[in-house]
Amino acid sequence: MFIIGERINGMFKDVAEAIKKKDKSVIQELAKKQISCGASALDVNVGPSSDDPKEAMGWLVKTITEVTDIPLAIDTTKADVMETGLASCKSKPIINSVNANQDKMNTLFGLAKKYNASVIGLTIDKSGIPKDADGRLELAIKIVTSAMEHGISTSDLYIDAVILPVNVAQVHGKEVLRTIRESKMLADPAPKTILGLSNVSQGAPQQNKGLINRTFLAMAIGAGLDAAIMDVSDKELVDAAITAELLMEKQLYCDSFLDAYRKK
Ligand code: THG
Repeated sequence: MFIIGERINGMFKDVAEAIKKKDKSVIQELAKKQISCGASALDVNVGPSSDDPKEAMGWLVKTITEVTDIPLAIDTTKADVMETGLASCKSKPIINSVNANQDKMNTLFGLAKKYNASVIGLTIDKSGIPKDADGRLELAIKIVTSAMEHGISTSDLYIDAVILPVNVAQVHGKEVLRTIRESKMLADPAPKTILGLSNVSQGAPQQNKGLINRTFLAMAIGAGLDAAIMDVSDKELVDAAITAELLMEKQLYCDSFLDAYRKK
């Protein structure tokens, strides 16, 4: 599983504060902690309340790259904020994200080419998130087609079927799982699949969040999920991911499979 740590996001109070005060240590500690817990990349999002998101993104990326050269997923809907983030990265960046609107795809696949970035494509368009898998797959086809037209390899593309909170959008779970399964058939090489996992438990009681996250992650891995933006500090969640991949024969079995996975 390609694990992207979700924690450097201005929706969290400590991160929003750190951005305001330009407190590097908070961000750098969050980066190091997530890497020590098993993150292969870090999501970077300035959050909803930043008054100068471009400046904030540049500062966040520079602050993180002072302590690590792990890949960063630049998480913004604004093209100028995206380019500032990409330009500050040291390792191959991930564009998080593009949706299925043609003008967005032209801009962001253009940036992907310029900065040699991987791209996360959300199955969203002007009408929003389709309710069922067929609607999501139609948008995934548009994204795959546009990536190819821009000369981006489908192996550098992650399809995100967009999971919504189970407490308000319960019907979406199984549709997301079918989208993951069938996205694999849209191109050769197959596009990868990803989820922003914690969306699924947003608004659920605190004591249920972990259980909802790890159960859905195991189901999604069963459907073929390759990557997740998730709470990597939740050890039971990471254990569930490793175990689900073991059961899908992505890792060779041994009695100490959790240790063996973490050591490599
Ligand atoms: N797809 C892609 N990128 C994404 C998402 C996605 N980026 C953002 C988001 N969704 C994934 N990141 C998070 C981070 C935190 C939470 C959910 C998704 C979250 N936070 C807690 C909550 O709201 O209950 C706690 C917040 C707090 O403490 O303030 O759930 O889907 N490509």
